[in-house]
Amino acid sequence: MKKIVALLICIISLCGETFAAETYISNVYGRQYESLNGKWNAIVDLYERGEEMKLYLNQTPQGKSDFYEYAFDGGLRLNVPGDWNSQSSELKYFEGSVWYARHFQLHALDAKRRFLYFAGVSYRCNVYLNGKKIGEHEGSFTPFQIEVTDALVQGDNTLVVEVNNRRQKSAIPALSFDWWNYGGITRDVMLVTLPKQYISDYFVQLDKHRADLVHVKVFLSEGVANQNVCVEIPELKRRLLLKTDASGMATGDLKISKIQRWSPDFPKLYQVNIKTQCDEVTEMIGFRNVEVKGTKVHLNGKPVFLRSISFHEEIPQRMGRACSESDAEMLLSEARALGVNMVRLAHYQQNEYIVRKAEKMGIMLWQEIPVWQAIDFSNKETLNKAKRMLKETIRRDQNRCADCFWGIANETRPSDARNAFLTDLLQAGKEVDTTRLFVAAFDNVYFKEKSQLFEMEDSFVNQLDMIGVNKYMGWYAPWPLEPAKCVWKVAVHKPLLISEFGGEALFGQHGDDTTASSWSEEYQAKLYRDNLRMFENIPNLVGVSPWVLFDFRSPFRFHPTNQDGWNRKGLVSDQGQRKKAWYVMHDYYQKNLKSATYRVKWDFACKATKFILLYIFL
Ligand code: GCB
Repeated sequence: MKKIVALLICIISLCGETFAAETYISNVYGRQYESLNGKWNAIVDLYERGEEMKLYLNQTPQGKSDFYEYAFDGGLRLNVPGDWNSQSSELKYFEGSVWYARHFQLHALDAKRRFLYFAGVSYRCNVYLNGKKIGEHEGSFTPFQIEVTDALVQGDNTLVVEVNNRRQKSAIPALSFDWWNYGGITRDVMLVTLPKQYISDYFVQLDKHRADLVHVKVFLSEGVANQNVCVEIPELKRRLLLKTDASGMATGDLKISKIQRWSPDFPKLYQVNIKTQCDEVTEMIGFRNVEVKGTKVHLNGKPVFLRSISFHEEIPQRMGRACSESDAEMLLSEARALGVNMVRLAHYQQNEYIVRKAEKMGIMLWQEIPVWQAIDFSNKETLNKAKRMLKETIRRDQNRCADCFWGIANETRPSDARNAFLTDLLQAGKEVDTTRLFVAAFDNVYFKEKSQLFEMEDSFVNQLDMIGVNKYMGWYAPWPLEPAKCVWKVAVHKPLLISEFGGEALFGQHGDDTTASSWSEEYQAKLYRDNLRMFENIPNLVGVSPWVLFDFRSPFRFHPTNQDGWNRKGLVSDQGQRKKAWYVMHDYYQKNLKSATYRVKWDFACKATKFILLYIFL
């Protein structure tokens, strides 16, 4: 019996190995690569017969009696990167399989290693190269790579990807979520060329609490000991020489006294070069400390108020996924115009263009994985997916100092299964990153008649560094008291961010500011003023993040004239017009900014006075 179990374990682990070989490429955009973006041929496979019909072989008839009941040439063409829903009206609501195919040329086979890199495919996919399955991936929003060194041929290579976005109970997100279920190869695809032994991963970040200590970890693709690794920051004239251990990892610390730390006011990045005997990679990296002290969040040793906003990875005017650098520019510049120092990237890991651009602009980020409301908490497989997604997120962005908060869940309700799931997930996150704050957003804060206070009962929150609360007073919940009299007693020993609040309004629609069903800009603006008043009564408040910057597409917003398939909680309409509530929020952030500036000047004046007095009296 024991032998059979052992054999089974062996077989299972071997099967798992087939496609899950642990290859990783950190900072892929800083490597030598060929873009495989562009027009791909596509076949819509409504009944999911493609595998049985061997579409992955992408064959054309050879002999006289030969024929195939499919052809990629001469049919649908889809842009990669891009969702299919916005590229054809027939695909607007499509959920199922689409097969993508393209050719690419490899001029010469050489001693280099090659990898196919997919920055994001929504939701699951099977990848075939030259007729053979080479990999698969599940999860729309994290990258994956497949080594193809031995599968490539000189000359023409055929790449076929089956993409499926059918919603499933065990998936993350699961069956229902408040955004469009965009399907497709929605992010960049590239063929990356690397040396035989390459730098696969590295972590170069400031210690969580110290301003003068940079922790360095470098991983090679091979487990070889005694390899020289050099990490240098030329502008700071610092260099660290390391040797790998038997696993191919090198670790060390750089003590630097003069680092200018990254912040929204001064988004300083340094060039960091990492070299080995065989490989070299360069990246711009920033350094900052983010930590919790009591009920405050400190950035670089000082309390910071989080002036945040959320947006989906969607360009409303185009009704499609954001996928390029210029899309990132559009989303983030509108966020910046509101006066933010932070963006909550809702509700999933958004593309690297957005993250890197935010970092350059000095915008802190809350990034989260799509554990949204009711997923299958009692399913082990779902838990493993969530853990993998969190690890893939952290791995992609671990050197982005803009990333200050890892969000592990949104609006989950307490139960034994949910508590166990989130506890495990949090643990998995902390195993890979100890330098950021782990957070989650909750919607279970209620007004209690007995105490006349807003309270929350959820023991899981004690495990987090900071909590987010989504509360829709004046929209989903009526006001129990005047806003000025609403007082909160929620997670009192922790920093609390209002991670969502708001209500819907159709741009250009005017009406009574006391009637929700007017869907008017006036109602929305008043709701904002009322909520901002209430927030003054949250003693542990460290910031606010309205829901949401832009109107966004949602399949369950059924009102035909006011919504028509759009969630209208945007401060900005789908056509880019600012609603009245935008100005309320903008003023609020301006005032906060001014008082923060006065506080800095006041602190400086106090310090200077102390210094002068000491000088006079000593
Ligand atoms: C929420 C969710 C968000 C929704 C929003 C709404 O609480 O976190 O994803 O879009 O409410 O508009 O209902």
